[in-house]
Amino acid sequence: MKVAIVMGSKSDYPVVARAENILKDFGVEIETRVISAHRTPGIAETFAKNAIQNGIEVIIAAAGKAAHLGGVLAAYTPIPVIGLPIKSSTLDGLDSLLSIVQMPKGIPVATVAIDGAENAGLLAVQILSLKYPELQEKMIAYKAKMEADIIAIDAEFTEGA
Ligand code: RP5
Repeated sequence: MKVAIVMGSKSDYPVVARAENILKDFGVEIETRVISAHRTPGIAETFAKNAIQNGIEVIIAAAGKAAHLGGVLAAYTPIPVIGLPIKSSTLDGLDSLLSIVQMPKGIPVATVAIDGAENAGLLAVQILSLKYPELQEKMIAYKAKMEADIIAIDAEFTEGA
């Protein structure tokens, strides 16, 4: 099972690293690349066209500003693309979010929150879990732990009350 994380610039990496960490926690193989829809468009096209034969099953595309990376990759491949809008400009990432989410019909890009790297990783895991039952088991355990952690925090506030 393999997820590609493509970012438009090395400057996106501090956010992207959080998606990598989620995927590593779930034991998913990662291929991380720096490819720009604008600065290296030919490489973006080749990467997306070869994604399936390179074993990639889901793509996370992280980009900021006029964030066209996810849309361009999705144009060239039938596999799911998750857009991760990066807060990288004077517009606080709203530019990135709208650039990614407002895809024309026919070329969907699933979009997470601005800098929502953990959810990009988790959504990729959920897509893969349709094919890999062991990932679904891990996702169920992840949610159960999250619930238990919050119940424990709640108890700290309510004990003695
Ligand atoms: C986008 O422009 C990148 O994804 C990055 O978020 C933003 C700024 O890139 P740099 O100027 O830091 O390389 O293409």
